[in-house]
Amino acid sequence: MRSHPLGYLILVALLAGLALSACVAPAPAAPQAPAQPAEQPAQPEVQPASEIVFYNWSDYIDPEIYDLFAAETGITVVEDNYSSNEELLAKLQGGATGYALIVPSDYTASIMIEEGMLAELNHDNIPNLSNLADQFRNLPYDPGNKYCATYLWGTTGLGYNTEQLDTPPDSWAVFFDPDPNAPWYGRMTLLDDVREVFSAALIYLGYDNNTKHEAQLEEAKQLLIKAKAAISGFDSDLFEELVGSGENLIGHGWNGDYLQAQEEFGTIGYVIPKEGGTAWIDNICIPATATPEQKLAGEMFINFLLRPEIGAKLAEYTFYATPNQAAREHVSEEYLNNPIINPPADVMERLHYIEPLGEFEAVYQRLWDEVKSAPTP
Ligand code: N2P
Repeated sequence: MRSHPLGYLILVALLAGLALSACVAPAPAAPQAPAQPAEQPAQPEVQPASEIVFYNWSDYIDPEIYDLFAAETGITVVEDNYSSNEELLAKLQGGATGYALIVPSDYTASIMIEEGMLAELNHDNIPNLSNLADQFRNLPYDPGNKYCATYLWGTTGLGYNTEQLDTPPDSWAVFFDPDPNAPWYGRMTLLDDVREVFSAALIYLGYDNNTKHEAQLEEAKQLLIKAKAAISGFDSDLFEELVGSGENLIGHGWNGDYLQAQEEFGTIGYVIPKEGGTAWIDNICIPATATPEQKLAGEMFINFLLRPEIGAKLAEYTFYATPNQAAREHVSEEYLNNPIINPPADVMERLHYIEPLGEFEAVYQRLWDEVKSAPTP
């Protein structure tokens, strides 16, 4: 994995902190509170909500975990799903409330933290945070896990049908330099995900997948419009099943979802194209709109997920890589040695993160709208 170039954010935050403490006068000492406020009733303690809603990607948890959690705590977790970070962000920005837990990817967690959309976690309720591997505890977008616990991480590449294709597709050219005579022409999907599709096109072109050069983005847009003729659609929900069933031959998608479908169909391979792909780290966080009761129940659930055996269950069911060091002792050898889940160094070198782009995010969105509304060539 390339080092995350957001490291400078920590420096900026540290400097800002120093500057603040330098110009703020020391506060006068607070009046001493009486040791025993005999007259005042004790503050009622917050009780966890008896039911919480977990807004998550689909197929991204073992549902049995909900039963185990309910059996132990009496708290019911209800799940609602989204298909992209942008959908999650738009939903919360649109004022949706009632969610106790969400799972944004790295760049979206960063946006949400910056916009004050996440609640600060009470670490006293999540002692199992210490089970996370060190490199997942101090991510540049959330140093010290102030707002989120790392959930799972994975890659985005190409899934293909192994019964119908003898050799794996090794290049994004299947989409961006499409051959109308190829057996997969018209039998492929691209993710319905602005940053993922632009990353694929930009990486194919040899550009930075987080570029702010409009000319490069225009080139990527043209490739995406051209690709519309070669795909059956943009899809982030069924791509793996379409490939597994043989209806499609190739799909742009997430490694763990393809491995889940491989369990079901036995006909799926997955590769990171020679030009490279993306890697992402997903995080479980609590929206700032959660009530104290929902927040407490959410923290209890995060702590439960971070247990070694539960973390192992989450990882093995979803086929995504776990950031939980303690869980790694409870997963099978097969899981640990699966190169699609835990890619070897030469593949890691070809993976790029998607980064938050601030205001410039809107330019990607506009170009994506143009791709979607352009007539298929
Ligand atoms: C789970 C998909 C995962 C995540 N189906 C993409 N960040």
